[in-house]
Amino acid sequence: MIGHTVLRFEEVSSTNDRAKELLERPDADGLAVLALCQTKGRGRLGRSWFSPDSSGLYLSIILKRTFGGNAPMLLCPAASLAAALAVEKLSGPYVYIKWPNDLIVNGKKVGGILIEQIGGAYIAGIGINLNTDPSGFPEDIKGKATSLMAESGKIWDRDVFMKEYFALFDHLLSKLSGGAGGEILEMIKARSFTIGKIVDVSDGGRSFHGEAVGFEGDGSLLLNASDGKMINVKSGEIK
Ligand code: BT5
Repeated sequence: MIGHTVLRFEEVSSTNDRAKELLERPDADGLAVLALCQTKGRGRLGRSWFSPDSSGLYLSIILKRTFGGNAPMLLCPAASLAAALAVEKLSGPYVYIKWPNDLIVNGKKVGGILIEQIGGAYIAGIGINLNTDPSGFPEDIKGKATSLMAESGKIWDRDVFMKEYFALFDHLLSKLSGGAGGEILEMIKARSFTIGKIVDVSDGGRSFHGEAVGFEGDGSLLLNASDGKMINVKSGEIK
């Protein structure tokens, strides 16, 4: 059961790092780490995650179980979809998912997912700006980031949100284990901020330009490139 135990901290460097230290616990699978503040919150590729005190959700969930087939690659879509569904279940705004891991409300980033693999275990990091005041965002994300409070006009209760998230993520993980990853991708496609758009994608070394047309079974992005070729981008960034 996801969230069977929640370890709460006032301040950590990163909840993913704290979770990493707990992997050997016998009850590690499903265990969650929650912090009120992160001093070194992380995004992908060494980027930082702005984590001011008490205003956001900074959560990591340990998954120490066997996933077959494409399921490990679909953890990020499942974790993102659970967040979008939790927001809406709690009468929040509609959440788009920008491939591969951004949660978008009204065109701005409200949250992000960071999946890390350590040996045979995974840590799902979930960062969501619940009650963050947009005027406090650092310059580099001001205008590009938002919070649920700013978009909905109400205060979001961290514990209520987390409980909803656990139930939804648990449900989606059961789907993944049952081989229904395609269903998750269909649901992501329906709320994708990416599909149907002309985009520039970089996957580290290379850049591509074209129309994002769909997903492969492993969650990679299918791009109808400007030179007419169909390209499969495993992971990367939409510019
Ligand atoms: C992400 O990375 O979007 C994944 C963020 C995951 C954060 C959670 S918090 C709990 C757990 N513990 C951690 O240490 N991390 C996870 P990425 O796609 O690389 O996006 C990072 C970029 O988003 C930054 O370079 C900024 O441009 C932007 N950004 C940083 N903080 C933000 C915030 N609070 N709200 C919106 N955008 C932000």
